[in-house]
Amino acid sequence: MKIGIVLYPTYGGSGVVATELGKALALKGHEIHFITYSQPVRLGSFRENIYYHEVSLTDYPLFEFQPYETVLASKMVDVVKYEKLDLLHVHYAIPHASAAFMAQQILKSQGIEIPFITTLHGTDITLVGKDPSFEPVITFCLNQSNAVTAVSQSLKDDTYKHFGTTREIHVIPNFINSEDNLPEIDLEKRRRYANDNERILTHISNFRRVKRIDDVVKVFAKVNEKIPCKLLLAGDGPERAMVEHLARELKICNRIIFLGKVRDTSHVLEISDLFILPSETESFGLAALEAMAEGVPVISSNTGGIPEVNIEGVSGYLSNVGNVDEMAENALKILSTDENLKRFRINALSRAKDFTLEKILPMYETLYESVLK
Ligand code: GMT
Repeated sequence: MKIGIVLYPTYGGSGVVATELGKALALKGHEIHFITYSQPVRLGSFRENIYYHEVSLTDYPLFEFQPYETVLASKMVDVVKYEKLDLLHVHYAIPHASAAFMAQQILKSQGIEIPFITTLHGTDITLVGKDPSFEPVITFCLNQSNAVTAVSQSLKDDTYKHFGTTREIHVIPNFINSEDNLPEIDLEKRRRYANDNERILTHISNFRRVKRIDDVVKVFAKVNEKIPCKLLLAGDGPERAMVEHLARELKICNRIIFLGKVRDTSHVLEISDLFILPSETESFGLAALEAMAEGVPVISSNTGGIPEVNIEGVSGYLSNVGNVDEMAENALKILSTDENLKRFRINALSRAKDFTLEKILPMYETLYESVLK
């Protein structure tokens, strides 16, 4: 198949999922055309069957806001027509599905049929909670898509709750490439961040408010009172200054390491003992799954799609949003002995294997085939 994938190219989970999906499809012999405004973070270098089409906006003084959606739709028309694509797969309803709908209509007027599939990743849906003016566009896009997928059952349920759509939504969870066995810990690398008697706690995100990074620091501070540990924070975003301030206030700056944005987070996870994800809401929690795939247990909130990934008492523990005392207690249960930690590490890896690429990729391929029929 020749597939156009439209995505946000940045550090967010949806961009990661879309890029990894495209790379995996390309390896299976499909021809993949990524369409977006900058090189996707996880794309890497030259690969067989992969093409990248950049959507570039020209700065035109008349417009206060550049019309990205219109330029994107034009680019889709061009790529579908000249690369002879069979299908478009867009990640996010706004503005990708609305642009795909426009491209579809333009191509139809030229006698070219192109179906498009929309994958919902969560923020589309939570956005509407905050700004109802998006609702008619999103509902329309869902209804016009040739198929719709959501990354968790929870997101599917939320979509039906918030939008006037009755159309079928296929749940296709996020996926990972997981190790067969627990990876060997690179002690030399680990010692650059922590002493041998210290545990390493980690959080990776885009530091948006929804991630509740202050809770990460509070949980860490409580754990650090009982057992010596370090906190690795990978990522950057609007909440970073607040977290730095909180760390100073709690006098634990010397125990927290801000790594900034990291392209390949597996290098951070492979030296970590515990991952913390206390988000306000999370449609899936790919970051938690990526941690589990490296054999890192997860302390998380029990919101959105996270309970579909992290299993209470098995791959980690789940608590109500904001319950930092319980999160810290649970973290201590996992970290208190090497035996406990080892058990949770094995369980986390084993749970991650329910979401391997081999299991999830055929779900997308089957959907593509049914849409093309
Ligand atoms: O969580 C973010 O800030 C990034 C966001 C995105 O749009 O990339 O992630 C969303 O999609 C991921 C991939 O499907 C999910 O794993 C995340 O849970 C979801 N984020 C939220 O729902 C807040």
